[in-house]
Amino acid sequence: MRPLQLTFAIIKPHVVKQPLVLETIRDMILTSNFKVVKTRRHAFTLKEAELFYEEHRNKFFYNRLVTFMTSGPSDFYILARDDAIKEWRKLMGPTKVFKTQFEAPDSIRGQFGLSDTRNATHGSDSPESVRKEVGLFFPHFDIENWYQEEEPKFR
Ligand code: RTP
Ligand code: MG
Repeated sequence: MRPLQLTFAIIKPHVVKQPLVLETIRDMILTSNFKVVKTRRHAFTLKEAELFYEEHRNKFFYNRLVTFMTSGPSDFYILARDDAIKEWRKLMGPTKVFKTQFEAPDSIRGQFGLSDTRNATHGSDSPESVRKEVGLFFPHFDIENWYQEEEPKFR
């Protein structure tokens, strides 16, 4: 078996408010062979949203995005799988809701995305993003140490 990779995922506020959708996405995570390493529920502070989305600060959707992400609790996950970063983004589907309907209607965003901003989930796009994003929301989690453990712990 190929070694496990970690990724960082968020289930966004509009989903957390809908228990049935939330449960469906949780099932999709587990049936797609992701293991849950850590999870927490937390509402983004303004400061966290600004740091988390700093690369988008000049985009036209930035204010809308920060307002949405601070509007209520999100669920944060550290997930493990082989090729986790790529596989999680594949399970999420494209960013734009319109595109999902042609390219990946069964993906999470295809089924549960409401708009290009309220698109259900987030997934890190590189190992560097995983480090930055885990560092922001799971500051006590030691990524390097996790990779060195012989028997990684799951929830
Ligand atoms: P993410 O970072 O959330 O996993 O999504 P992504 O890589 O597919 O998309 P990215 O370009 O990084 O955008 C980050 C988040 O900004 C919101 N967004 N709104 N046109 C819009 O209104 C728009 N475009 C992007 C989405 O919430 C997206 O996930
Ligand atoms: Mg992104």
